[in-house]
Amino acid sequence: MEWLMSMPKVELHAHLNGSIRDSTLLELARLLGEKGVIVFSDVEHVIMKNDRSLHEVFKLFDLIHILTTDHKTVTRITKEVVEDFASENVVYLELRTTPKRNDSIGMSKRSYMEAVVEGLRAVSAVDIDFAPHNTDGNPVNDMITNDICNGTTRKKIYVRLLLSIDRRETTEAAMETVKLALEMRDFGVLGIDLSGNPIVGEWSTFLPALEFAREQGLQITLHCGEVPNKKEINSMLDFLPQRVGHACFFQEEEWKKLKSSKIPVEICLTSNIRTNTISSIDIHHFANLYNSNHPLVLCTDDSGVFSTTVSKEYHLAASTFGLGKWEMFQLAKTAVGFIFADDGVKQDLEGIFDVAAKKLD
Ligand code: 6MZ
Repeated sequence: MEWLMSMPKVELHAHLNGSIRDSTLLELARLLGEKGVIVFSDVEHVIMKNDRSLHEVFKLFDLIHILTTDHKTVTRITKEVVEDFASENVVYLELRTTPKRNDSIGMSKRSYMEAVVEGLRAVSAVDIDFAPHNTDGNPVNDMITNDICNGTTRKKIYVRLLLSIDRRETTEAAMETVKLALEMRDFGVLGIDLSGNPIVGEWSTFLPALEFAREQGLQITLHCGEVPNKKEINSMLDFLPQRVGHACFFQEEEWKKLKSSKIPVEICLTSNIRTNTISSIDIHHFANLYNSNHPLVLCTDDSGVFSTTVSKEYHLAASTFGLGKWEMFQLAKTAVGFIFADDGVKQDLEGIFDVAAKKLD
């Protein structure tokens, strides 16, 4: 485990509000309890509960959003989440979040995202690079990065953002998110994610916004097959997104389609087991995809909600499927090929993995 912690890693499927520390959630709940907005004792055991069905997970997100959705808290959780990933040597993080509008506190989707970017700026425990660079190599905005600080090498993390469309949203709301993503490209927004409760909403509702996003050059990842829905899974695969998440309820026809299209899969082992979308880890489709050399990346999904880390996901894969150090390292390294950031970032990351490879026994 120690070795897996020290290995450089790439995280491509992490939801901001699912990745909050329990201690922060409890602190926020206590504060709202004191203000009489919630009853702390009712909420405490919900936050600390470990096994949740998929349905209960989405109920928990509604609670988390009550606790977190003001600008100051959004900034705080963003900073903490990035620092937590960096502390276990995640060197590249694609963080996704659903821009939220809340008129009662003067929050627009844009101001929500500005609070997220503020959180990236506030990261202090590690060096962070979150903005795309000009051709001269300088960041497009005022973000500064350095590898060496006060003579000691500091951890450095690249962070890029994906804006999520929640499946509860309308076509118009989804379109608003895509337009916001386009406006915020200089702040490291690279693409769009479709997520939310998989039993809610229709693919046709989101398609116009996703097509527009693609036309405008945004990259797209879809939560696909989290519940059995053959028609939707096929429509999603036919859309040819750059990546898909989960891919749990695929049948032979869909596996064939996925494999021939070579769409990389974001695998979230603990999340799938905890929510019972996969009944047992030893029959997880990771094994089949891994053995057939299909592009995949191990991810946390919601490290806070599922009490996991990227290192724990690698450990779980290694211990369940009998993979050694070298295989784990290769798995982490190949994920660089599936990131949405530009070739400059890819080259930097490859350099980081090359240096780490020399330290492998
Ligand atoms: C589908 C999920 C998810 O966006 O508020 N989300 N959507 N499947 C999952 N697997 C369990 N986990 C998280 O982060 C929380 C939101 O991410 C989506 C849900 O829409 C959830 O409300 P943000 O930062």
